[in-house]
Amino acid sequence: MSEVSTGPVTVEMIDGVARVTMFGPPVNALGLPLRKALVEALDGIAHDPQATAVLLTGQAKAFSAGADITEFDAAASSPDLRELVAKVEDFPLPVIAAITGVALGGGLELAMAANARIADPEARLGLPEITLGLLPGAGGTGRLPRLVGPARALDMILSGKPVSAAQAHHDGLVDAVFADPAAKDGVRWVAHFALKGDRTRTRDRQEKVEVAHAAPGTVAKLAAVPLHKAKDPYAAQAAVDAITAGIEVSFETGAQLEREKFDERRQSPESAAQRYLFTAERAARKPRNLSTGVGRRVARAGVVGAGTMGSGIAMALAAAGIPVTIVEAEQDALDRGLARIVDNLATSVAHGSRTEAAASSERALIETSLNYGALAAADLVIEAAFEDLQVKKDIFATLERHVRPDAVLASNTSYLNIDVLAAGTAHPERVLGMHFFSPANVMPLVEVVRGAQADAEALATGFELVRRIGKTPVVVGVCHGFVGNRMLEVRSAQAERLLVEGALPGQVDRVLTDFGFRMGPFAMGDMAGLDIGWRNRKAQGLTAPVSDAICKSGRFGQKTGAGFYAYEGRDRQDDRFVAELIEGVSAELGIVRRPICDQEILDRLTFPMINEGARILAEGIADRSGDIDVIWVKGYNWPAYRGGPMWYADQVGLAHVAERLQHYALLTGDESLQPSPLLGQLADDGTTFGGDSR
Ligand code: TC6
Repeated sequence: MSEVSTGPVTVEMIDGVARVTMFGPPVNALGLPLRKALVEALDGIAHDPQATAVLLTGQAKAFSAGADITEFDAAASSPDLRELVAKVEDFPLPVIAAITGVALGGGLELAMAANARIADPEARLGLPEITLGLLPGAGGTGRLPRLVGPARALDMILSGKPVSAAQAHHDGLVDAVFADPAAKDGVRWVAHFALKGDRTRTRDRQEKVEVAHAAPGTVAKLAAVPLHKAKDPYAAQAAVDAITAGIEVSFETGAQLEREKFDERRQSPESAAQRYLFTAERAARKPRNLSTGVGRRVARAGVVGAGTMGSGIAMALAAAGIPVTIVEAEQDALDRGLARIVDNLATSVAHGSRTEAAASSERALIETSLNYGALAAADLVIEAAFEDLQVKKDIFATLERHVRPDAVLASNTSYLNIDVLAAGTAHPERVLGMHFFSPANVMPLVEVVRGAQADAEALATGFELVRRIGKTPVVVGVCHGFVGNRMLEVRSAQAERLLVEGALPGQVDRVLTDFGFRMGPFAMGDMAGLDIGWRNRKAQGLTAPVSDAICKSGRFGQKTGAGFYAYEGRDRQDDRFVAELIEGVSAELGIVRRPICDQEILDRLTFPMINEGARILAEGIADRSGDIDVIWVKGYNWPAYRGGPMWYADQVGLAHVAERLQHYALLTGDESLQPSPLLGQLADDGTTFGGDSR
């Protein structure tokens, strides 16, 4: 066996098979140095008379995570990924990609240009470009449908979700799955392929696209549902256009359109926003005031409360293989919680997102009890009880008597003061907040609330647990509502005021859905149930004239068939009754209603949030403006292609945001709209919030 190393690429000759290994830690991103080294290595092999075939692989963690995202601010230098892919596809010898770890984006495009693909059972393959506001750019829109058929290809490209090796094998993306495909068995497989394998280039394979090619319009029909679900409508439409041309006209026509659309999207503000979020999310994993790596591994967890949040949290833990015990005060509540879990697992099996076996092993990890003593072995307990400080204080006091002296205690409170809760315990250094979002088994965000007295180990234990269950942790400080709900309250207050001043729910909601939210605040309130907010307001002595009046009329939202809208099932309609009720509230308050334009609505809903975000930064509640953006995108469905509220503010200009806030403060007499000192200062300085770097 001979070995040649060219920087990040090693070539070994094993029984006539040239094994080419990429080594560009951490994930073999295909930046210029790696591309150059690969081209050089392939040129060398092409001239080596001993070589009969190529086995292309990456070091264990990744085959390749695709193009180097940091290069996207400029056009790629030669050899670009397309040239590399062409070299592989037209190589004089058979090329087989041996995929270990992930093959994503350009990494998978490279593998699809090979003559065949073999993968290890843990490999994951996908085209996640859409999550960066892009479409595949090196032939992926043409090759994937030729390997897996148009429907699967559309699903993978428009969702961006990777598939397992087993799924890829089933779909035809991978030709064989076995342990360690880059080692001996892989080399043997490649040698055999060199003798007997079908070397038709992927671009020339027609079987799977034949039907759609013969019936124009098929791709558009298949695309309708995944297109509607796609998070970035611009990148999604561009991908569908390229896929359609690649199938209905020819591979070359599709590839040409793909190149144009990729370059257009790469330079778009929508892609810039999503690339920024990619780095902001990774920056949030390195919080400034929290040491990672010092947490205790949670072998067993506890949850107090079997309501919607408690059962969702238990499901999220079990899904990551963590045994969890739920404790409740009443058998009925426990039974209802467990029924919710069983239903949820059954639904996911019916939808194909879990196997029967996975669902039953997750169910088996969840125990229930009426006795706090059942939490004696837990390393960490999350309290998810009723949102009432005294209730939670009592639970923490009881918990302390039953858990291990070193167990970490977390509260899932969405508003309450963690420091007050901690102060009532004997070990405040073990207390923190872990604010999950509903439904907790689905939503990807957890605000990890840094209690003033919490020690490094407790915080890291909570933070690392969130990472382990596959969610995004963002560290925040203690204040009413933390980051997300504190900003949401400001938006809700403005939405309510807009109604009183002259807008109607349909207009307000439409402005936000036009902006890219899935739902506006009033449709959302109707879905969640208006009575919850009403009860909370009454408990705090607060009022919201329109929302209170709606509730007083017995309209609690979808569940009562009426709220801000009238409902037939889930179909909502504007309701004359609501318009009259709102007009009545305005009259009672002596406010002369005026027409409010869409731009004012958008500004009044977003700019005060940004202002509050600036206060949050100034108070040190969030470390970076990027953390706030990650919270809003992951927790509140702020459209990712608009980068989050703070990024959005940086794009429209902080001077403009400050000027408009002053204008609306004057117009409405609402002093809370005045720009905060930090926003005012940054606007005067002509700078920005600075995203993930601040
Ligand atoms: C494309 O390919 C288009 C091609 C067409 C061209 C014409 N580039 O996420 P982690 C860094 S578009 C540069 O923490 P994990 C990441 O920033 C691309 N850097 O690890 C982090 O750096 P840090 C399509 C990258 O194990 C470090 O690697 N591909 C890239 O949780 C570790 O990452 C994608 O969208 C990259 N492509 O997850 C895949 N990828 O340590 C994007 C990662 O300085 N990547 N880094 O903070 C991922 O989904 C995940 O990173 C992962 C690993 C699943 C590969």
